Amino acid sequence: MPVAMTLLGIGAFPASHPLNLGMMGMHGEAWVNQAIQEADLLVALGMRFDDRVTGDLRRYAPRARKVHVDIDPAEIGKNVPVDVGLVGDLADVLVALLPGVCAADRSRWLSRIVELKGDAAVRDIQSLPDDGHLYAAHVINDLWRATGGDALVVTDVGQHQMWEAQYYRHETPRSLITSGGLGTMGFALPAAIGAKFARPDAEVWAVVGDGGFQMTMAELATVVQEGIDVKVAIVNNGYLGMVRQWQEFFYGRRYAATPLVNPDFVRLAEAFGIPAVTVKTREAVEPTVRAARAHQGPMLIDFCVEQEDSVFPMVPAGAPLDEMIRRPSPLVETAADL
Ligand SMILES: Cc1ncc(C[n+]2csc(CCOP(=O)(O)OP(=O)(O)O)c2C)c(N)n1
Repeated sequence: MPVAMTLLGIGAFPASHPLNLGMMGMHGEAWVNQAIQEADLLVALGMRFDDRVTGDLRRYAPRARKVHVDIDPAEIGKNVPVDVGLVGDLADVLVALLPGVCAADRSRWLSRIVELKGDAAVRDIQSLPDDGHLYAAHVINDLWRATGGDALVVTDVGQHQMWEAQYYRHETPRSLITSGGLGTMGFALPAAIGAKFARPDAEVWAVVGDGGFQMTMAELATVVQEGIDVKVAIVNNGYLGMVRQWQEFFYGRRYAATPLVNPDFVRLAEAFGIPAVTVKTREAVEPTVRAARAHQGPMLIDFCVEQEDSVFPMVPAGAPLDEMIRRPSPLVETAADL
């Protein structure tokens, strides 16, 4: 059976597995959402049918019988009526279910999904104009490449969080730590500090927006004081980007209160005694990430990216999953080119 991931599920199933379709929902891959809409059976493991993954509930997966497994009985039937609800720890439930599962030929369904992917040959999230500008997706993709996909990434909340989920391919559980339903801006830096304490062996990167970083950047003092080796990547677009995107799409580009007057993040980090560097071109991304990795101790990189870029595709709030806004410009890059 093909597997689709929620944001918080990323890493639970390897990104490179042929049955891993990718992320579902508001900023998920178009074919994942389409597959959910066409599926005749959904087995929901520990997800909670959050509005960011279902879109319009009345038009969500209309053909599918639904099996929902969750540890919390209050979740069963809360948002989506289900045909079968099972309450328990997934580790036990999956083991108990396995003997009842028999291998079946799903080649028709799998080729239908390949067909859906093909339709998206213009792949929304992998399509970036090659115009010499630095896009956030470039930054995340090159961070993934330079870290060999092995970093423990902690994100903040906003566009950069969605780009991370789209472009960093996570192979192992809990290699992405991110603030889910509560969407807590300011989460990344303190959570990265916690992650490094918990996993001193891991290479920990905080990926933050310029807005969210300002909410808890004083924790740089903790980083220095406790000698914590976390790397900070600011995806600096000069805006509260996710809100700017909604203003652009749904509020006639009225950018009220979203442009940011940022401090000089490099000088700020240096004031704490943390080496820091600004990156403005695609060519500089990988070498700078490699330099940060080689440096023993914390380092901050201020990636100055395209200011008015948006996260695509997007299911507008309340729309059904198969009504997605695609990137308007023609695609010139494929996943391989990235
Ligand atoms: C504490 C808090 N305030 C407000 C919000 C609403 N909100 C969600 S994303 C976002 C913009 C984030 O901007 P930035 O940190 O610059 O990241 P970007 O979206 O540009 O990547 C805001 C204001 C929130 N999630 N948390």
